[in-house]
Amino acid sequence: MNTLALKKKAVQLRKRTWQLIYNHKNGHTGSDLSCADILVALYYDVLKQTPDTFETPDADTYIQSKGHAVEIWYEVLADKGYIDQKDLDKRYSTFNSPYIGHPTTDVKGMEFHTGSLGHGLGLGVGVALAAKMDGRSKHTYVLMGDGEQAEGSVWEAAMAAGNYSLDNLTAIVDHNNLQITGTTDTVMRSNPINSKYESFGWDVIEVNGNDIASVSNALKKPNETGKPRLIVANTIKGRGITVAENRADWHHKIPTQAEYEEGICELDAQMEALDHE
Ligand SMILES: Cc1ncc(C[n+]2csc(CCOP(=O)(O)OP(=O)(O)O)c2C)c(N)n1
Ligand SMILES: [Mg+2]
Repeated sequence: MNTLALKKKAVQLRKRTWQLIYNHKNGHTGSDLSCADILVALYYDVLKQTPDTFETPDADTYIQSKGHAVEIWYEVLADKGYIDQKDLDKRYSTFNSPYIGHPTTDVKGMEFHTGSLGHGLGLGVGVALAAKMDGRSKHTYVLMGDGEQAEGSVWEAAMAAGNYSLDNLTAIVDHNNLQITGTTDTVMRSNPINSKYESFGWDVIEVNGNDIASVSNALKKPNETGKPRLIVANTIKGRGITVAENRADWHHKIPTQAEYEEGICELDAQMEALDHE
């Protein structure tokens, strides 16, 4: 897909996520919108994985450590044919549904249960290390939040990745400067992130995380450093819908009817603008 098509895909998936959350009155709205462009770059331009190859040993692995942003991931998996769109629309966040508020292996495309923050990087280190030991060509990607960097287990995993020279591992930090109750600088300062990872033996690239082409290029850049790679993706939490942008209270706020309709108008306008590009 070219950059324009990727940008359109991101608007389409933001709209579906906004609708899903509004219809079922549940979801991590700001967190989903923050990382939409990262997921689009990954799934539509980089990841070597399909619904058919998902469980084969050389298929790439994606671990969403910031598991709470599960709604945008459901929408990607539905769009890609891992899960059924109508089933998702109907059963998300309902009794006995596999589509709950955090990722589980009951959903095709999800290899690990996540949501308790701080565990995805350790899982990724295990997958990447095993792949090296088995001589597999697969690459492992882990998406974390910047608030999540407060978890001590992240740093144990970061040290192990550096120690084992896991150049087949790419972690991405969704660097939106917000977590659940406020800014990362006031709740638990994780900045500066780059130098911390560099000192743990990582190769670090910083990009605009809401610019799909930049994220894509960083993800695709050959890694000849012999080190694990971190992409610090600078994003805006709630990106794409003005009322939700850069607001901690929109972490898991549900839009009112008026906010919902306004959000749909905004996204439709974004799509129309892209249609004229
Ligand atoms: C171990 C653990 N502690 C607390 C929480 C509750 N929690 C859910 S989301 C969140 C904030 C995460 O912020 P960040 O990592 O920055 O993610 P984003 O801004 O992308 O939503 C917290 C504290 C959790 N899920 N897991
Ligand atoms: Mg954050």
